Amino acid sequence: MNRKRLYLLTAMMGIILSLMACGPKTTPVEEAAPAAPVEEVATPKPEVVAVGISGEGETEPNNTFDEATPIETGIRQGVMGAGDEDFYRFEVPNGVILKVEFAGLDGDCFDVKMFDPKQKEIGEFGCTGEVTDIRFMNNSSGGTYYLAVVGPWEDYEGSYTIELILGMQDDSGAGGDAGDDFDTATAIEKGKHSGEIGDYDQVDYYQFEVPNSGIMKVEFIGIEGDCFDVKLLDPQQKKISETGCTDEVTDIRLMNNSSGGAYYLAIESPWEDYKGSYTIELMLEMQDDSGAGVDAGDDFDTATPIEKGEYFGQAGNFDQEDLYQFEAVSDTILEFSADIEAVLWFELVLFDAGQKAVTDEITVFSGERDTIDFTERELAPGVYFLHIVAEDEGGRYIVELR
Ligand SMILES: [Ca+2]
Ligand SMILES: [Ca+2]
Ligand SMILES: [Ca+2]
Ligand SMILES: [Ca+2]
Repeated sequence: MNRKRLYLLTAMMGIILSLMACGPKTTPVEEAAPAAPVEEVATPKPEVVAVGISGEGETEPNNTFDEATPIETGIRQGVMGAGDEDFYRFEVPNGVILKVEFAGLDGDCFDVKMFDPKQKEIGEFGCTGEVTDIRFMNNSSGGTYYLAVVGPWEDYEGSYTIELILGMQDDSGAGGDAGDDFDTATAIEKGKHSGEIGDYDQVDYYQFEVPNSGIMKVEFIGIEGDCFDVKLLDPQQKKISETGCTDEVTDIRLMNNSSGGAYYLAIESPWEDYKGSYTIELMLEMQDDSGAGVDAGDDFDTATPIEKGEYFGQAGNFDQEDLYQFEAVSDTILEFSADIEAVLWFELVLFDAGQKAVTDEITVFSGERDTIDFTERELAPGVYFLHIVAEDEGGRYIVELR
């Protein structure tokens, strides 16, 4: 019984379902009559999704940062379809010179935008048919950069090429960018060096060893660009000179017996978005006070011994003091001449063996001379010290003992 009822029920449901399925068939004419005009149904509105048209060098969709077509160096062609936007991304290594050349092929112009790795806009070229964008990278500004091409108005169509060129900086011939701070300063030796700064590369740091008793001479020449800010810094990283906006500077420093060490040169861009190249010539010589091949002593304990004769020496900058020690007799004459190129003056004081001053300060100006006559001053024979103090810039002098 139960089985029969179940069968009946199933059969009835089948009939109902088939009736429902055939339902519409029963009223075909009624449906068609009040329906909207056929044309309206037959013209579906196009989907407002910009799918874009892919050029040889792009992959659609590339309409957002996330979809950006990865590109490498070389030329590629892109196609701008109606409502299309084309994003590209490319890897830029540290220390390079990035060059992007954009050219519109068909049509009037395009809007071209550049973005940094944080997707921050760094350049916008509105309605342009041609763009050349060059950027210097420092040692940390590399990363993924983006380029976006947009039609100047809606439904604009056209095609374009993008050429990506990566050149290396070659600061001081090291094949990259010179350091951007003290820690990454590029070590250089004496000789000529050239470098470039600009854009992300706002500063180039160089470091070089200057020996004790050395004479450091730095010649800076700006080649391209209006001017540079050139700083010289001592081993404690303290600034010893700053030029401000200059295209040429020569800096000479004398070292005493302890002021040698690692010195720094920082070439800075005078303003943002600046580009320029420069050369540095580093010359390192040794002082040769009294022909000893080094700097004359800086205190009584290290005073350089001299005998009768004529001696050349230099003092100034970091070598403020030169001390000589000699044996005098009753008619000894000491003559001191300041070189004509000595910037201002030297000051002399004579001390006896007990390091007690036996003369006042004697100032000898540039190009002049003075003598200390032992007979005239009634100075007793014995050991004496000549203490020479240089005005800051200093220069050359001659000591004659007879
Ligand atoms: Ca550089
Ligand atoms: Ca640099
Ligand atoms: Ca000296
Ligand atoms: Ca000295």
